[in-house]
Amino acid sequence: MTMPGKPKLFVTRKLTQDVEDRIAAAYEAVFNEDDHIMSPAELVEKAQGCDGMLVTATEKNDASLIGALPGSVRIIATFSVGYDHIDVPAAEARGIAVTNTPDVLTDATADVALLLLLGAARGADWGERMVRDATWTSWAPTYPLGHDVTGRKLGILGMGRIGQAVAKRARGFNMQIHYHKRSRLPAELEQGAVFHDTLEGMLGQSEFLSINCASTPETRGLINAETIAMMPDGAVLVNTARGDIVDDDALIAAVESGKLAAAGLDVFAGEPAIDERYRSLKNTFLLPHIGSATLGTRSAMGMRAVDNLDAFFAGQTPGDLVTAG
Ligand code: 8YV
Repeated sequence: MTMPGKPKLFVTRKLTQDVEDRIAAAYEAVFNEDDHIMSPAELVEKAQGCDGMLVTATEKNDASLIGALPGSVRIIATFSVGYDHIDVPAAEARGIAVTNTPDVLTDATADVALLLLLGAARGADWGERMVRDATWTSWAPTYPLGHDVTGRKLGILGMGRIGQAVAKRARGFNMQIHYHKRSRLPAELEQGAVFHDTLEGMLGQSEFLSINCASTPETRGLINAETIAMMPDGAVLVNTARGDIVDDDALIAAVESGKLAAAGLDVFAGEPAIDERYRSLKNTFLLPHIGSATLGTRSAMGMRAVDNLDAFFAGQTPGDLVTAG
């Protein structure tokens, strides 16, 4: 597509300075100076006359919002690998391209999965509280005790890029990797991990479970009372994917009963307005969705989103085009 002058781009959240500088040089940009989260009405208003939007997971691009966008908008580039906040079929129906930012956040997110795994298993949360609250009054051989990580079995739900990066790190702890996926990975990607063609088969082995799959209609609520019951008693669950893959009632009940020894969560359904019961739940290590939150990674995500926009406005197919199929 050839356009007179610079394309007009609406950037819904504040991005790192290097990314905003690049956008300012190449686009007629509408930035969000104070980084507030915009209502659907404000998003539609600011999108008027824009050729594209650079959005994040804080903007719910559902069918109603997409339907209300001006006809000038031809592309929605999301600053995230996940695109469950975008109704891709609705965008396609309006001829709007959608792109995401895979690869560049794989390592940072896998690092946080390991942080959660270790933090939950070894009681980093209660340990830190003891130090800060001055309730650490003496050392004892039998209190407080966490759970061994080294040599244990780790089930990975969603053995894609991030799941494989989690497996690579966990091998450093001599963990035995198990995974469930629709189709088995080739041996060079499997790296000795045990493939399970059923979720039940993998969960039965999962002394630790790392959730790394996308949130889709098939995976929403997949970890629930029934599937948690398939896990060994005293297992540890960590989630760096999306909160809605886990049923909160079931997870909280399992941690309270000891069915799960601990849980480490970086993502929550409805975040940041999380289920209030998590705030006082023991044996949990909780983080505020920081999987990709390093300066280097957030910069790379922004650059990747702009690469996609540049390609689109140069009339090429963006490298990270997302399709409904
Ligand atoms: C982002 C993420 O921080 O990329 C994703 O899917 O979950 C996070 O890394 C967030 O979604 C920002 O849009």
